[in-house]
Amino acid sequence: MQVTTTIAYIGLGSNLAEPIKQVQFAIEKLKNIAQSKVIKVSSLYLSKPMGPQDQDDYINAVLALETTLTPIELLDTLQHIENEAGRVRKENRWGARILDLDIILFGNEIINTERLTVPHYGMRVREFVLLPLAEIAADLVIPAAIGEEQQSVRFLSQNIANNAMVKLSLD
Ligand code: A4P
Ligand code: MG
Repeated sequence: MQVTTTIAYIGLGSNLAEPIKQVQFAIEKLKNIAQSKVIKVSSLYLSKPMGPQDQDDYINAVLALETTLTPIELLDTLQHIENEAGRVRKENRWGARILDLDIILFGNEIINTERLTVPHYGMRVREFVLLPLAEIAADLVIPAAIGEEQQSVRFLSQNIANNAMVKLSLD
């Protein structure tokens, strides 16, 4: 059987229960998942909440993962890590969460299934995805459906509205 290696980009977010620690926990977990290797990790960023404003600021980051997992296997793995962090899924959209791990990109694949939308539906308009992604992969061109405009991460990150995001230096 042929094994395909893909570079996937994972978005990490947390605004509960010591968010810096949650994101660092997730990065460590991702370094140890099967059939995969973390190849790049962005800085951590402090961002204002998108959605309801009566919640704490978020910590966000993006990492690049070289993997031979399928997209669904990767999603299952990410959800397992979210559950390990103690995430409880709630009905309120865009509400506070201990840990959110999203597949931002999976190679050049365009996926539209019940469980997966890739590229992630919000990635082109979210500063907290684009800035960390630009830090590790500015030259990437986001796969687009036929007839859709092809855009680079650099272009989108330079044109996104500024919401006073802060890049943390943790040493
Ligand atoms: N799903 C579909 N596509 C994907 C994908 N590409 N990656 C499905 C991961 N999951 C994907 O996810 C719900 C379902 O989406 C999954 O079961 C999977 O099959 P979830 O993690 O349970 O729900 P969610 O993350 O709460 O979804 P929602 O409402 O789409 O949240 P968003 O859009 O991710 O936004 N503000 C700041 N500053 N920083 C943040 O990180 N995050 C959110 C959440 C709100 N405000 C924020 C931030
Ligand atoms: Mg999610």
